[in-house]
Amino acid sequence: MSEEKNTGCTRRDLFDTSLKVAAVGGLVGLTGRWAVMGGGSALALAPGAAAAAGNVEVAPGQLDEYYGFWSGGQSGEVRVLGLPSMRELMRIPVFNRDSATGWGSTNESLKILSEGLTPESKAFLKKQNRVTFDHGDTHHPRPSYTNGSYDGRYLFINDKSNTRIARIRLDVMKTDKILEIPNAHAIHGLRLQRYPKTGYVFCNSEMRIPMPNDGTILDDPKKYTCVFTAVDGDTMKVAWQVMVSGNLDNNDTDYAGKYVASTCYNSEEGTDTAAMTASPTDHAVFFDIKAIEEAVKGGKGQMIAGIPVVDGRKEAKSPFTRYIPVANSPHGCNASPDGKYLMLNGKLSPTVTVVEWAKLDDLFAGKITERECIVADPEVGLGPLHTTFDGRGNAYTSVFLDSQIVKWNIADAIKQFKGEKVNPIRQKLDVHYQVGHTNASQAESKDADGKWLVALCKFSKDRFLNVGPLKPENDQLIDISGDEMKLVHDGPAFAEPHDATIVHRSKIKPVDLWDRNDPYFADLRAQAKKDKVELATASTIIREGSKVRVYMYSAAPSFSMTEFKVKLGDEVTVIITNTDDVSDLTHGFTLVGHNVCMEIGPQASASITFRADRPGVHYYYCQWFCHALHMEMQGRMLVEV
Ligand code: K7E
Ligand code: CUA
Repeated sequence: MSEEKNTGCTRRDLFDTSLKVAAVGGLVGLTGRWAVMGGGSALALAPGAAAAAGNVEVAPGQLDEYYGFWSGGQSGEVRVLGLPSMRELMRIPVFNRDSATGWGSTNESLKILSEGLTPESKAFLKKQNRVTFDHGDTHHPRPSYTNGSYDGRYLFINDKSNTRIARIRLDVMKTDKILEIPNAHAIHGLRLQRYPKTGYVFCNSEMRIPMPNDGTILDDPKKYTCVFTAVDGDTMKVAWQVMVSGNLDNNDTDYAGKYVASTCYNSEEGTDTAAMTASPTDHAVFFDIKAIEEAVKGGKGQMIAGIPVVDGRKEAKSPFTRYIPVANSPHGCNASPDGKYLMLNGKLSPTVTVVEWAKLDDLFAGKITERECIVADPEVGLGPLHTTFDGRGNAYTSVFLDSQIVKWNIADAIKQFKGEKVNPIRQKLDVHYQVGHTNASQAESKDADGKWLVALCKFSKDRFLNVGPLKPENDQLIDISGDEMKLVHDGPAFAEPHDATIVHRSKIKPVDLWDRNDPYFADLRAQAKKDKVELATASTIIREGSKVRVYMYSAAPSFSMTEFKVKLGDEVTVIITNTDDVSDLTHGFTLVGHNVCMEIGPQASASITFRADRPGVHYYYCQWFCHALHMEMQGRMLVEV
């Protein structure tokens, strides 16, 4: 690679990282790393590598081959990217509020944001003069499955900060259900049933709390419990919960619909860092779905907050769970796409523990021990967090402290575990810096195709122009189609996309226009029927005491009502139907000075309610540039005293 092709930046980073890692490496004997990398492979960075890899650039007008569903981390949203271009295509508001679309302000979104909350949260929020939480912390976006393949129906995601999960409809790319999980505290791990379909959404409560958490038990951590939750993804109702030992971290499911597993830290059940890491081992807990379903069906669950809960804690020695010991504080939990293995990523241990799903029948039957389910334990580097796959028998583990993606061969790791002299490590590639999740194209489904891999780095440090003390993350794109991994792109991202799922575009079929009969507008249709108005043709004001419903429609470039009059103090609901049936012709409704704004997609209806507490003339306008006369798309609300 010529000097010109390597930018100064690339070289500088490389040497920086190498020196740091070399210093640590001396302590822990990372000789394998140097043996594998040799002198040259780590230099295979962009842009030279990009040319070698080919097909990275998606020219203007061309479409990407993959959808990437990105968690928006602390922003509480989901982002849709195209791969390999890494262009951001859409942001889907979920747990956050959104100024562009009015998510969190429209009646439709407020219903979704509030109806699934627990009675305790509703009461709490009422005291705060709120109807919902304004903020979320998303980690794990997962598209729904049928028979182990993505089916394009839904995407589910967790909110750690307010113990919720959400469902996004992939036909319209909008959130349609949000559910708070009772008896839990901070939903972190989230994965979906793969077979026969989704099915269950499995949710990990990360923190241990008293059950019920009503103040009767306080500083008595021995009486705290963690629960593992199965939600029915179709009805978005909790199906059952299992009490477990330790703090649940990440989870994943098999490809047979029989088992689901979760990594746990803090088997010590302490409440501070020292106590949480005192023991050299923690565990992964494995759940027998059938056994739990049968117990719940047979009425053996204890009803807590209206949910059947079974006891799967270690000391209960129940038929529901088994605890496989792993090194202290494991993190990622990743099922291989061949349906055979589950990778438990060591985090504090430099290893990945491999469990074979097929052994679990015998484990639950008491025929073998927990340790006999482990078939490999390769040493990959310092701080293994998550593992992904290429569908060709290789695993790729993100290694946080070493800032590397480590490619290793699963079959060789199993041979090595049996005592054969083989090195499963294929390559170690430097990433920038401190990588968290990694995920490869289609790798969370049985259709893993081994083309692209993203390394979602927590730190970007000097990779981009400085934007102040808060730096973007760095989502790196790596070509894994050949024998060697090649870094081809740096992508800055805001507010921590912990995880992303990469889905082939053939699996997702979004629509261009809304269907007028969509369930999204069911409430509006019902209200319009009561008011005897036709949503798509109405220009009417319905008054019921001090409640006023203003029905209008929009057709570029005008609203069907260019003025309406209300009385000071009225509760006003504006209901607008966008009658344009042209792709991409979105209108908006923004009312100046009233905190009122909403998106109205083509053929959609949307509504927003506010109090007319300001006398005078207030203009409303369309905030989506829809037409040459878009600026003129406006009207006046007259508020009489
Ligand atoms: Cu590793 Cu929340 Cu999936 Cu972040 S978790 S990295
Ligand atoms: Cu309608 Cu701008």
